[in-house]
Amino acid sequence: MTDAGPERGTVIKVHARRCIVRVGDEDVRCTLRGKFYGARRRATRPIAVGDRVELSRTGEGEGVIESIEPRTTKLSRPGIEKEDREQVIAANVDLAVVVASLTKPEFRPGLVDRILIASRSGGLDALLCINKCDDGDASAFEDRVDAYREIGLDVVFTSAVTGSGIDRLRDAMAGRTSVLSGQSGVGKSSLINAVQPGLELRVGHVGEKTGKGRHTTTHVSLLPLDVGGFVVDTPGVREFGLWEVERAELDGFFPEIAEHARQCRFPDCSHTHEPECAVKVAVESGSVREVRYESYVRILETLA
Ligand SMILES: Nc1nc2c(ncn2[C@@H]2O[C@H](COP(=O)(O)OP(=O)(O)O)[C@@H](O)[C@H]2O)c(=O)[nH]1
Ligand SMILES: [Mg+2]
Ligand SMILES: [Zn+2]
Repeated sequence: MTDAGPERGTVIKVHARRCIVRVGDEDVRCTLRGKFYGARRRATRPIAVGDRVELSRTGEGEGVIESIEPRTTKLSRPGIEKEDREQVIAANVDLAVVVASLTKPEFRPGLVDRILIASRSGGLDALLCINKCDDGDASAFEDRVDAYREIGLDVVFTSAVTGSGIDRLRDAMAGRTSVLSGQSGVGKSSLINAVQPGLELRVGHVGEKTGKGRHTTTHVSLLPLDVGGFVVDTPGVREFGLWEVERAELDGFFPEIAEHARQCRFPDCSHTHEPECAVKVAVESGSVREVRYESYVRILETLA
């Protein structure tokens, strides 16, 4: 190999001490220069799936990462074991597909709202996907998802089993890099398999008793789509903490609450106990939905 200077590639998988970088259509096993471990001390790992990097070759199919380009977007949360560190789930992703299921596991609005906030905070567009529509009555969900449609979010109803809604989901993902995020067992890996036949990602069993999926997706990985673009499969999450979202800015992530917040008496109103709070008035009159307000209050309580 001649010395042609560093090559560029995209990180498609991250392991403890190395990662896989796609360069053209070749996968290169890479290590990182030691300097990265010091420089990004506030992160659980110096590198994330989706990062664009420069690398030098060290051998056949092997290399070392020399530099990491600044990220255009990122989906982050606090580390699971190290809560004071940022865990970047994926970098340079355009769209977060927030996946929930009709049943098994049950819809958790708080979790959905947190992932939506993290997506907006990281600069991603978002789409809500309600999966397992073959397994229950989707019309019971219409009211619930209206709250999201009202704030401008697209909602897709899918079934990875029957294939309904998969074309719409695929259209939304075409030509972009998407990340599927949501509880374990909602069908993220199954949806990716349906959107892109041939990938054959491992799919978990849902425990009959718990309704919870097993964590069969252990690593985040970036996968190419025939329709153009890439998709990131992630292991399921039970909790989704918020990284670097301040109490005072939380209302800004609820567009319908933010709209009324300007009319509150106090500019720093938290919309919980203050007098002359326009948000609480809007909740009482029904122009802000109670589920969304409750979700706001619950998340506010968890922010320092
Ligand atoms: N009935 C039904 N089951 C599904 C659907 N999608 C996934 N599943 C099942 O739900 C379980 C969890 O799926 P998986 O894709 O591993 O979920 P993940 O943890 O979100 O990646 C598996 O048993 C799947 O077969 C669907 O649309 N309908
Ligand atoms: Mg999975
Ligand atoms: Zn207020």
